[in-house]
Amino acid sequence: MDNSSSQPLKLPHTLEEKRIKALPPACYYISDFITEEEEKAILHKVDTAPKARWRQLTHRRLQTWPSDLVKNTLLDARPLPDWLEQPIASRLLSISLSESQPENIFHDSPHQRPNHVLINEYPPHTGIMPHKDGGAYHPVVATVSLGSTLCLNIYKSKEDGALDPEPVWRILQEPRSLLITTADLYTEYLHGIEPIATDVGLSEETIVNWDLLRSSELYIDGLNQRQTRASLTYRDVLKVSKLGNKLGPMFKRS
Ligand SMILES: O=C(O)CCC(=O)C(=O)O
Repeated sequence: MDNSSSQPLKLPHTLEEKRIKALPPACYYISDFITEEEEKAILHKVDTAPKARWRQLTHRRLQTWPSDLVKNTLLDARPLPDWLEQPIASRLLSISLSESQPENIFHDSPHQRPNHVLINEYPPHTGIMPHKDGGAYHPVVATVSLGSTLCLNIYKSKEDGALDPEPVWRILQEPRSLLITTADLYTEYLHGIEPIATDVGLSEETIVNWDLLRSSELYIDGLNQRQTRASLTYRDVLKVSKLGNKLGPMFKRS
């Protein structure tokens, strides 16, 4: 539970105001990126999507919009559905990088906007193994969290290539927040979520975005009891097949 109210959103004028200063440039965290009503409406769309939209993995299920990638290529070049465009994508594209850079975060991506969204669902005790997102995407990931807070861990490989199991940084993601990771954090580091029910050891010293949280007082005992969280990750897939939409219904999902 958090203590947010239905106050109108106060979005920052620039991402720079919400830069996570302890991380390599540049990562941003906006605690109130969507309203509670918007969160509810999007969760409703996620929950009522046709069954065929869900892919069940061993511990987690996910949806891909507009479709899965085949050999790192987006075959279905249809635009994102309206409920993934409004309000999230349009709001994301409306915020400037800084006072001196009026461009948005996707200005130098091939399609100058996200064309792909992954929706991951994490009931308590569910996580995602440390990984890199790989070469299919432009190195900008915009993640909106719904339903619950949890901790995203950032890892580095050791000199011998093995993963150092101790995270280098920990980022707390509150419901309705936006986290943007770019550049080195995307290409040099791995990210993962521990499969636990309670995030522990949360404090100003251990959480890099503590000063940007909406409600850090909720975690003053160092604990976060997870509820089910859904995340929407917006990315620009580099390769989009021109053939895709001519291949017919075989590749289409409602
Ligand atoms: O749910 C998240 O915040 C992370 C998702 C993720 O790691 C991914 O989609 O590659």
